[in-house]
Amino acid sequence: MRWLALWLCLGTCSSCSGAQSALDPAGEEARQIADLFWLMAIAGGFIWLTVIGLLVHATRHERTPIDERIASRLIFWGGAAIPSLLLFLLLGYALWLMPGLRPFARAGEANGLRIEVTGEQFWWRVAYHLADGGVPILSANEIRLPVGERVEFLLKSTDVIHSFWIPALGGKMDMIPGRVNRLSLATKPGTYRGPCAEYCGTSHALMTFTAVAMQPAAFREWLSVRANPSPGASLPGRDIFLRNGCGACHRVAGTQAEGGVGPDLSHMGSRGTIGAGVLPTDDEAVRSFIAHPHLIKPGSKMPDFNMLPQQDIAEIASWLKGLE
Ligand code: HEC
Ligand SMILES: [Cu+2]
Repeated sequence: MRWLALWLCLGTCSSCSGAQSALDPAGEEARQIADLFWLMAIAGGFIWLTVIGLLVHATRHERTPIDERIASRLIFWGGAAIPSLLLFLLLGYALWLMPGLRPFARAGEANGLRIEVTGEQFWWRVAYHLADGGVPILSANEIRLPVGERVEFLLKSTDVIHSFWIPALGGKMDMIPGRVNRLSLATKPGTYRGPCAEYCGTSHALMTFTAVAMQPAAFREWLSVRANPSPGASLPGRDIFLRNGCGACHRVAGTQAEGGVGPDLSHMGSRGTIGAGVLPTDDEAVRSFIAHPHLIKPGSKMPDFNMLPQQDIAEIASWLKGLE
């Protein structure tokens, strides 16, 4: 029993920090939410300990009749007044935090960059709309952010309700078909993980993304590289990719592949994972994703291609990995 308690305790503590923890805040909004959590937990713990203390006291001590006046005062203060006051204070604190957590609250401080993220089954479509209003830069399953600058997110969905959540940076926000929900976030340097926080189908649990916060200069450099086709796009693997119809669903800038059904693969090789966080971007994983995405992500809208010769799959995979 004691070991079980210790194990449970260690288990919960180890989840207090890391890339996907609301208790290890790296942004203003997440810090406020974490403060609220700790205050609630401490106040709740205090109330619980007091009540349990009184209960233990009552069972240990000899019962003697008490004066009716004292009893009714005890019930008034201990049973109604103090609990109401405490709840009122906690509610007041939470309501006081709320305006700052509302989507438009700090939009005025945003740096002009808007990142449009669309929930799909079961991946994230990402488009960077620059302040100058030029052609958006397309990507998927990974979001890059400039450190310390406030960025506005436009959250959408094409199919069912998904929910966008980077626990280390802020609260979650639903992505609702036919609507655009806004969120603004600023961050410290680091790499964070975001899950889809609204059950959206079979592979809901396999729908995650990485948010990488980079120094502003490095971020602008990163964007300007992504604005152009990858030098790898003209290498020979391209023809096998095009010949097998991949371009009907995927776009690779600088080639005839202009599909918009699946993730943009123009710079796939520079992303750390494929399949919305399920596999690392290494040769073997890319090959197996192309051959049988359904074994990896049940319900995915990418068809299996295991009928292609192994050699073709290998060449496509290494071409895609080279798109940096
Ligand atoms: C019918 C549309 C369709 C076709 C055709 C298609 N794909 Fe896909 N592909 C998708 C969808 C949808 C996803 C997203 C799957 C997910 O993560 O749930 C995807 C994901 C991928 C990924 C993972 C990308 C990432 O960044 O996560 C790779 C790699 C990929 N496809 C390669 C290919 C190749 C190579 C071909 C041709 C042999 C191909 N696809 C044909 C729809 C398609
Ligand atoms: Cu989802």
